Amino acid sequence: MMTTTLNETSTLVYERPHSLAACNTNYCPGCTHGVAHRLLAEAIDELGLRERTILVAPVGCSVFAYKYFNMDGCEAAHGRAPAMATGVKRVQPDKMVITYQGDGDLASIGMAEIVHAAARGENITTIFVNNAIYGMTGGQMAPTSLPGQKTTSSPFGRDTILTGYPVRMSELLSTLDGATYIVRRSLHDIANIRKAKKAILTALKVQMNGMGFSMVELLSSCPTNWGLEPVEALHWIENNMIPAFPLGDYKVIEEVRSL
Ligand SMILES: Cc1ncc(C[n+]2csc(CCOP(=O)(O)OP(=O)(O)O)c2C)c(N)n1
Ligand code: SF4
Repeated sequence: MMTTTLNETSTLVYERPHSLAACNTNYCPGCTHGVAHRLLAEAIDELGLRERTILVAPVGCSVFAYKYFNMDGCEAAHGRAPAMATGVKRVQPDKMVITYQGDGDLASIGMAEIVHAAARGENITTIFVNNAIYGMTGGQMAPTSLPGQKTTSSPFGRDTILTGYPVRMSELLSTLDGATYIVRRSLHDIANIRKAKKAILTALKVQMNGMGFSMVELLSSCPTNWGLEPVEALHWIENNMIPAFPLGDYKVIEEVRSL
């Protein structure tokens, strides 16, 4: 389905993807959760998957993702989306099953679920939105918070002696044999948003072809809890998050390259 058109003056008009519901979201202005939603919805439209997709929503700012997407969905307890998705996919293997998770949800309370889903090679796809903070609950430190990052629970900056170092989920999961396609992209500018869209399309094709566990990590902004204007927050991703979470392909099995 086309989600963009050219009008009489050849201006590109972006229409709402069919897979996105026509409703307001609870996201703050400038938050790139909305960009991630749009990319996923466009990819699902383009592959004609809407009628057979089941989205498993997380706990966090995207807790209502099942309402924002125009498709079947369910809500998992905090961090348990990969476990719920495993059950859904095994019962209905012909469906496309996607989890959408923040870094608090996936890398903290849900660490065991994501690691074991990837290790088992579950044929599901995870969209991992990493904004280096717990957004919904007021900006507490997450496992992904950067050394020195000020959060409401580390007001003097993350002290690595007390609280350790950021967890790099793409690197970690890429060591597991069951993982098929693990990449990290960023939402801080147009060129990177385009690359993120391409990666989401590939991850969905991996699942369509029964190739096992796929995950696209998206570096995302939280202007509200970072205490930055939306545009400054995009620069913060580029200048602070990317050096700590390098973009790239962490695991791409040979068969995926020909998709
Ligand atoms: C078992 C459990 N522990 C803690 C919480 C509180 N809680 C809700 S959302 C959240 C943080 C979510 O952060 P993240 O996954 O990074 O998503 P974001 O809001 O940043 O998109 C926490 C700690 C909860 N709901 N359930
Ligand atoms: S709190 Fe942060 S992650 Fe949550 S909607 Fe607002 S900007 Fe986005």
